[in-house]
Amino acid sequence: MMSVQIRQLATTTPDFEAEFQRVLHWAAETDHAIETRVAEILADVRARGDAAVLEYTARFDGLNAASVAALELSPAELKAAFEAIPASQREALQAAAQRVRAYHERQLEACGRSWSYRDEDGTLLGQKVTPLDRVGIYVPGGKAAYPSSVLMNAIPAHVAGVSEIIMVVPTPKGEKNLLVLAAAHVAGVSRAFTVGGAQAVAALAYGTATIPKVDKITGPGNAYVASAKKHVFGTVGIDMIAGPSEILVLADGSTPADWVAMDLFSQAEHDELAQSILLCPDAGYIAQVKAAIDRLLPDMPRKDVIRASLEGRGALILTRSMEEACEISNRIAPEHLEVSSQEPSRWEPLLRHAGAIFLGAYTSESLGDYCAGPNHVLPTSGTARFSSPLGVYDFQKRSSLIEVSEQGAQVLGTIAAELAYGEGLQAHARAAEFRLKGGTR
Ligand code: HSO
Ligand code: ZN
Repeated sequence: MMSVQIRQLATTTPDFEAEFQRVLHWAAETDHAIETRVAEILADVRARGDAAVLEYTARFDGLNAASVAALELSPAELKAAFEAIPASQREALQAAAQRVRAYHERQLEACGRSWSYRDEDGTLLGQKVTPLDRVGIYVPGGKAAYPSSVLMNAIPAHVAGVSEIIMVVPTPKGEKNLLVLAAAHVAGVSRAFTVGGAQAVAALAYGTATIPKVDKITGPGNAYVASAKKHVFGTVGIDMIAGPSEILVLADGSTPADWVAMDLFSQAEHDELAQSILLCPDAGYIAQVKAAIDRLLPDMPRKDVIRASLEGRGALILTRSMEEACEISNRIAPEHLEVSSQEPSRWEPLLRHAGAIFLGAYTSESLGDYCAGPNHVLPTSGTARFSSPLGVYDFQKRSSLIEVSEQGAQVLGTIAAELAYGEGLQAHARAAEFRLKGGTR
């Protein structure tokens, strides 16, 4: 088998910046044909509801049903799927769900609770946190049908207190993925429909006679789903538009090279467009990882996808130091960042932008994908510079609370009236002044 032609860079070479820009570059063009098609589907589902959903499901998924109601999976069917899978899978699903739930319950305690205080005039100020009423979870079918993603989307919603979680999953030709249905049962999904694509997003955003309108749609999907989510944003909330998976390993050379090679494969196997990068100050170690890549690849069932990803978007980057490796990692702002080092706590404070940071040789990113506890829905394509993992907070909203005391109304009324007159807004000023003991000006 031919050795893997993965890009090798060194920060000391004069053309490093130009090469690095090529590594960073993302093909972010919008496909206008897809945009147009999706806009038509959305408008059609909005206008014709169930009838349009049925037609598109028959056309795109080869799934013919008499009604949208017939496309619903009952709770009994989800439970039956759970009971039909092997005991080892059942136990693994439950163990993963339990850890993901425990983590998100901590998140709720740490940042998901209401708070208030009273100022010196006895005025109450605060923030009231409430769950969304109803959310939709999109679960992709086909090659990216991940039961783990069902857990990662539904559990934080459940922990946040969302009362209705509606799952949609494309089910081409009616062939159901039992593990996905079992995960829906374990994660506490309320209703599930075998509908996918832009038509499913439209049904959730606008509601049909059978599929209820939700307040927010989360979950990954193909280009049509991503485009549909962008279109309906504003009518409903959305989580994020996820790009292909990425892993960046920052290594000091102390982790067995095979472990690091396999971690690079683990995200490369998701998608030809996934990105795996190694940053390391030790040239000898980079050569060992490269040798491990060439030796281990032929045994991987998804070797073609892995090779395409590594050769298309991968990179092995030699740095002057671990400090410099941390700086470059911050510029990339990867979705997943492994600090494969003997002293991870030395480097962690230098790392500012990453969706999830995995510390130490034993923390394989794949453990985080399934069961460590934190969410695996993470910001991709450099968006970790300004956004965060999916969490309980994505299924909540905040309302400000204000209760002004009689005393407080005197102080605030004067300030507000002054500013309101300045803005030329008489009614605002008078509303504040009516509550002043001394009356209006
Ligand atoms: N690494 C993916 C999630 C996933 N991996 C699901 C395996 N199954 C995106 O973070
Ligand atoms: Zn993964």
